[in-house]
Amino acid sequence: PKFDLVIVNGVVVTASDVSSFDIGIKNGKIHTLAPSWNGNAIRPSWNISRVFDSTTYQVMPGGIDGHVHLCQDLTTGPNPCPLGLGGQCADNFETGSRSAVCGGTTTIITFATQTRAEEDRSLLKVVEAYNGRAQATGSYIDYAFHIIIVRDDKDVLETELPVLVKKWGITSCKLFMTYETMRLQDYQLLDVMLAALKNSITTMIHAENGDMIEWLTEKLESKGMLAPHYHALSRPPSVEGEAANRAIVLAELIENPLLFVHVGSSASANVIRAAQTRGLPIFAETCPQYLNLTWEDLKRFHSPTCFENSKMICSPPPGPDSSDQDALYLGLHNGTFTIFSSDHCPYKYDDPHGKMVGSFRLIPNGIPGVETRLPLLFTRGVSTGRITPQKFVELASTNPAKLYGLYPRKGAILPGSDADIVIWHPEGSLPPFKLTNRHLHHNVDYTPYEGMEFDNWPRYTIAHGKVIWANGELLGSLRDGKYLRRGPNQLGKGVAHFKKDPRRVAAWVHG
Ligand code: DUC
Ligand code: ZN
Ligand code: ZN
Ligand code: ZN
Repeated sequence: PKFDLVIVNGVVVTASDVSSFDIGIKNGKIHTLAPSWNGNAIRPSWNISRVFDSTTYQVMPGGIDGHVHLCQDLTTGPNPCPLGLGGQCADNFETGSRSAVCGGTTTIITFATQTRAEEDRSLLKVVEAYNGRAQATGSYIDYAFHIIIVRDDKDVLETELPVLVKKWGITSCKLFMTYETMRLQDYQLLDVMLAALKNSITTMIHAENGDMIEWLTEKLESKGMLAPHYHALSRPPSVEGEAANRAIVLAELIENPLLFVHVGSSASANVIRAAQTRGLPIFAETCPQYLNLTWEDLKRFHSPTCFENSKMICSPPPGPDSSDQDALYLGLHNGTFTIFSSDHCPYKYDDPHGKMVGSFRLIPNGIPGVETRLPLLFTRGVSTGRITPQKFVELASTNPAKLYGLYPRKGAILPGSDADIVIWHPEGSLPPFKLTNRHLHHNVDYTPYEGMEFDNWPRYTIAHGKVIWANGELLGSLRDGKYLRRGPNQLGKGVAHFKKDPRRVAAWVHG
């Protein structure tokens, strides 16, 4: 047949346009775009295997979630756990990619994580190990890796980063400014940033001041303030704001592009915005938890015997009330935020390490959300009119593709793009419903969004031209997803480096 699948009469929403056209798919790729059915450009007589009539449905590029933790179990070292924080990463590539599909996401970028253990010195070995974990189950959707770097071995950076880029297509690294087992000092941050820059690898930063957190945590503990919601008091906004500012100053020195992950406060967003205004190539991500949770949720369940509010613990924490949420929505609207990702970091509540054991310090810092990411932003952002449908696509699909070097293969509805598509219910046709964890497909025993009302949900998810989620049914296979090699950041290097300044460090330090 000329086409394997044709989607007709849909309202196609891209990062730039809302318009009606038909999409002809062949061999897993978008082949033809044509005026809608009535325009007769893609005709049934063209021997089409399958027609999908999506009258009044919104048709969008499939979601790209640039921040997902899967299989992040550290199997070595004295504290054998992800992020050195206790708890067992609850999702692998099977359950994590399954959950993604059911929430309209067709690409995930997960983390391959170096540790300080000697056997993890080699970044290449770390990536091979994580890819082995992916291959052990397979994946419903395409996946890629960021590399987390927790040491600055110069020989490794020099010899292995080019191989990571050329062989594996890994073009982003994440660096931590907190967590004793992961953080880099300023000197080391400069080392790794410069090495990343030389290889056109985008630096992702976890910006929290580790010393402030440790000092505040000890103070809280000494006063017996151990309950889960004190986690938020151990991380006031200046913890994030200071670290963001310091990372920007370090990056500016060598003119290295940065992507701030999981920005949770207006303090940090403002610092980032100011740097962007100076023309620096600074990008930022925010996540559903910061738009939908507050400290009230951390306190919500609390009683002396119940620690269910440990379900809400993530780092950085959400803000105290909705004022930070308003600031973050503004940042989505005005371009401070480049991407919107889940930071799906799954731990079971019913895990010996998952509950509060003595102090908030011991609760793993992460919450699940790969499946609820798009529906939450749709319900609370698009349906309310806070952001446009085009902005939604830009933040959740197109910009992640550009930032992480996957565009226009991903994140676009263009001839030649992978036929990765999400189709929503026609507006108003799905009665609003309250979410419960039973609806979800992750391997986590709770959702922080339990009981929240949703007014839409992906009705169909299509990946490589195959319908893999339809009307609440998972139709895909674990063999559908492939490893993705990526190119460099396509969002530009900013304009600040055009400044003529005789003291410009980047002019001499790069050689
Ligand atoms: N950083 C993340 O990216 N995810 C969860 C916890 C953390 O510190
Ligand atoms: Zn982080
Ligand atoms: Zn409680
Ligand atoms: Zn994360």
